[in-house]
Amino acid sequence: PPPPPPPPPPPPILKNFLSCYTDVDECKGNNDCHSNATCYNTDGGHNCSCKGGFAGNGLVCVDVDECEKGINNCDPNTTLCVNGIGNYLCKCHTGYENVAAGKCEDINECDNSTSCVKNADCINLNGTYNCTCREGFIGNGDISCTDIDECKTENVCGNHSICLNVIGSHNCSCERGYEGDPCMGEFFSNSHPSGQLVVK
Ligand SMILES: [Ca+2]
Ligand SMILES: [Ca+2]
Ligand SMILES: [Ca+2]
Repeated sequence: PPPPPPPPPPPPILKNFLSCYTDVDECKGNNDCHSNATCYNTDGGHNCSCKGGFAGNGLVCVDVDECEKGINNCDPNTTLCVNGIGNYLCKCHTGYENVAAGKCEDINECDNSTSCVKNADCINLNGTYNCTCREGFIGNGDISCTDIDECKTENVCGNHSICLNVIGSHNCSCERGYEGDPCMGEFFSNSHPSGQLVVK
């Protein structure tokens, strides 16, 4: 008997049908999406969608200025919004430090003992600090605080007294033969009845 005939080739119409519906993934090769867009393959085509921080139709994507448009999380009290390509930054104001992503807090300069000079008090403020000379000192607390010589002020201790300047203060004592505050001469000693004698 003759051999059986070979099986017939698939009908050409089916072959064409399959090739028409074999999707091409355009996203795997060169495509027309912008460099700042994401390509999404679809059945029979593809879509281009701008990445976060960019706006456009996917073929053209431009940076969004989040600072100018006010679409940012920067706290205006503590930070400055700085636009970047595809993003933005919250930059700490002077006197503030970064404590978390985009979050800034006041620096307590008074924690640093060198912020003010010796004999000055440090007062922490939002974004800054103040140095003020302690009582008994004079100057600019940022640069220097020098002792006030109270004894140079005329009669600071009163009559019949001896003024002794000390750092940050002064002491008053009575001339020999005087006592009290103010110094009174009712305790004149016999040896100095005039009350005019001064020690040393
Ligand atoms: Ca931006
Ligand atoms: Ca501060
Ligand atoms: Ca003094």
